Amino acid sequence: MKSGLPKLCLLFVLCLSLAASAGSSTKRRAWITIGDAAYRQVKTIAPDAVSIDSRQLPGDKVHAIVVDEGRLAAIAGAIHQRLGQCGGFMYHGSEAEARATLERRRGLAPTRSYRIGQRELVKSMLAGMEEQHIEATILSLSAFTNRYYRSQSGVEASNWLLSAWRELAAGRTDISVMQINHRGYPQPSVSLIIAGSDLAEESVIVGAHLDSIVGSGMSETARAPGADDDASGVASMTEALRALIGSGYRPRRTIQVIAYAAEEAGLRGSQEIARQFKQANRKVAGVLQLDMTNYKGAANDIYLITDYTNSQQNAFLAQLIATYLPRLTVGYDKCGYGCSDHASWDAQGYPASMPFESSMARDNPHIHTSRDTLANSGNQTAHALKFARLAAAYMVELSSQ
Ligand code: IPO
Ligand code: ZN
Repeated sequence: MKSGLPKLCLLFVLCLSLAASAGSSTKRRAWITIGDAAYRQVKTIAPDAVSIDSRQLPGDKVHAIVVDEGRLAAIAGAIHQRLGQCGGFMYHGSEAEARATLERRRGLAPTRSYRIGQRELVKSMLAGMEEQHIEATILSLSAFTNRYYRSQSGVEASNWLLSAWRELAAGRTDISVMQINHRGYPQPSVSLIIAGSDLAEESVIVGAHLDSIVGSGMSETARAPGADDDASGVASMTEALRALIGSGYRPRRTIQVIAYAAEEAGLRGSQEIARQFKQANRKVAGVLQLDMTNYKGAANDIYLITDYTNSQQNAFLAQLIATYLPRLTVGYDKCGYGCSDHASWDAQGYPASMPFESSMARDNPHIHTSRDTLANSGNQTAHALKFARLAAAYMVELSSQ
């Protein structure tokens, strides 16, 4: 245990949690699933938190715990501040949901090949992709006061992205762009679907999260630019889309690109969506998550996260990089439980991957603060372009054979 700063943080978080519990007279319960280290942090600020079940999973022990809903903000703050970015948690609206997540039931992945067979098309698409489009998207998204899942500007950011994607899809009757509304908060996710041809009932999913947060406490006016976390992921994904649509490519499998609401609040948008896929027995060939793509903190270009992801699909990503981005180097790292929306799909048994901007030890120190700006990502978008190209190659290759 370190001294000094962590003690200050603890004091601060204690104040937050006291304020939160004083404000809510009716105590509603909430369930979260959380890794072992994070669980120990939660116990220090919310001693009444009770573990209702736990499982030893590969990589970590995971607990399902029940807490007073008024304490969630303080718990999120404590985990982000004291464990760094790797300590996420997953929110669940009921005990059954929390227990089901621990079970990690296997889901529906169709038989697909990880062969690479569209070299000419992919190479020409990647050649046409540009940093300036990524920069424009990051600047537009980070100009909203915040993109908090409960705030008005969080809704406006969703509306802005909806129009931007509609413009990209203009004139294509095989592409639909819509918002996905969620229970319990106003921010909608945004979705763009390119209908597949002969394998249309199988989907290839690429996602990033739309919302932003600051650990020091949220309000309508709190500044949370989230330029790296995760305007960069949305911008990389949007540039991949622009290239894909511009090429006139028609996929055999359905491609769905999603900007999720409420990732910072416990993966809430993506969990609702992934659960709906599972409930409807829908087939998913693969899921790619882009959360933080523009801050180059470590030696390698792209780090593949190895926990709560699918190792075969991760190997496929490494192959795509070797084929289409041969000058880039690949590293591997672990994230911890539930660090981004790929965990929501993984929990439903779908093959998910998360290529990341940095090693965990050297990742962006400005995220979840008002200083998460493009300037503090080195005022460049060359790093995010690598992830945009990887996403474009992934979408074409996985949707075509
Ligand atoms: C995050 C993801 C992976 C790693 I390694 C480090 C950090 C970011 C994630 N925790 C987050 O805050 N997403 O919004
Ligand atoms: Zn974050």
